[in-house]
Amino acid sequence: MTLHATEPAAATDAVLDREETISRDELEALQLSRLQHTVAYAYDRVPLYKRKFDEAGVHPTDLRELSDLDKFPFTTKEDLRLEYPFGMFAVPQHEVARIHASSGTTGRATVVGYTKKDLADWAKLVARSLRASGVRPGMKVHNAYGYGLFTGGMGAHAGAEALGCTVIPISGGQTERQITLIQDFKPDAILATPTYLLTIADAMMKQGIDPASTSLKYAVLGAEPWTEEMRHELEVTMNIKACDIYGLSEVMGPGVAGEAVETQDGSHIWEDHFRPEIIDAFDPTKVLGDGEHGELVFTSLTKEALPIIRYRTKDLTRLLPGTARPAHRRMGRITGRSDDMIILRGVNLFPSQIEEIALRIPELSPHFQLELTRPEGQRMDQLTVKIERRESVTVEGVASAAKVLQQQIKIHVGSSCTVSVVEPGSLERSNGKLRRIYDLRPKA
Ligand code: DLL
Repeated sequence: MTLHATEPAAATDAVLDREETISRDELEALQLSRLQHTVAYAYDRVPLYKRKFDEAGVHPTDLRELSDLDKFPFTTKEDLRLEYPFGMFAVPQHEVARIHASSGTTGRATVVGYTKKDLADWAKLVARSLRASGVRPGMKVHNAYGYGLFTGGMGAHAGAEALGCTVIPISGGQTERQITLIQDFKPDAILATPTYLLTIADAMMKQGIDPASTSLKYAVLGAEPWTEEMRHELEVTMNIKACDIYGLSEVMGPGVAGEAVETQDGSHIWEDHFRPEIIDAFDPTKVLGDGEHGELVFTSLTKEALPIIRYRTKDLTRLLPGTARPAHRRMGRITGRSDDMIILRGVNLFPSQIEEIALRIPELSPHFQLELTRPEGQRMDQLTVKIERRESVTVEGVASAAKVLQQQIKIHVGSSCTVSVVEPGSLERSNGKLRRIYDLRPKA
């Protein structure tokens, strides 16, 4: 039997949630009442918040207008780790319908929980994000985000189901099988990390399949930083429209913000559920204005199991006015995380800067790694950019490309580095979030 998808409606035909179309004034009034409720709820139910508010000398009744939020203390990943496993929960365990957790590779896992209502809200926001990105009820959705404790797989799954899609829950990995199912099931949309979609496209080409010839029309990509250059690469290679989806487990999971396919100008933060702020990452007492670059901070407005107050995401970006959803501000692309920044001889550098520059050089592929070393007897750190050449270019053809990359990095980033162009397929591929930085410097 073949499944006939309903003909997708044009992007503008979608029926939006009422909150997507309200005015900024109405939205801010809603934010204020939800915020007042959330800070009181967190204070009453989570000992950590009571302790922190008391120490800072603030009380929930001090929140009279939205700008009063900056009187309240921040919450960090460290707080969640110290409260491991369930200390941050604001409801008794039997009201927690699901638990997710971060991988915990750099210490204790951070654990998050959801009530039934939280799960319904989450599904609604992922559905809203997917719809904004072009996905429609009746479409087949290939979900290649990892299932399990990671919020990507199940979060995206529930959202696609809530939207009324046919979900194919393949998870990440088993790339050959992904390709077979894309060929056989003919999905309309794919949900994956950008680097994993690149892995899939690459593997298709190796099998002699043109990635532009599949049934896929839309991709909704997130969970790691990616650039406009990567969007262009994926859209052209796969003949799709690729949009961003942003989120983090401490705040909810995917769907905190989503991008509209008709504008493709950054993800709209769903401000009826989250109040964003931008702070100076080095002086967090400074709350920055819209348009200014800094660290993104979130306060949840509707969460029951794990209300989160002023969570410092470490993600660096800026807030921009709403466009396709005028009341909801957009976030600029995440340039990187403050804890993923390489400081090389005093110059700050993010992998996304290298991605941006490398993808403008036709001979070079998007597959690269950054290696940091400190050669014996030297005090200076060295950066080596290992990057694969494109299959179509000869070894001789890449010598000048390497030089161009080195020069461009020097000009645009300010760092001297070594560029090593390697054979196609020789660098590690991603099944989910890709590791770009390899720090091989001796530990102090
Ligand atoms: O990555 C949630 C998610 C799943 C988002 C699937 C989108 C799609 P965590 O594992 O907690 O949650 O990691 C959150 O990933 O603080 C960012 O640094 C990064 N991140 C997530 N989405 C984006 C994005 C999920 N669209 C951390 N662009 C966040 C850049 C992103 N970075």
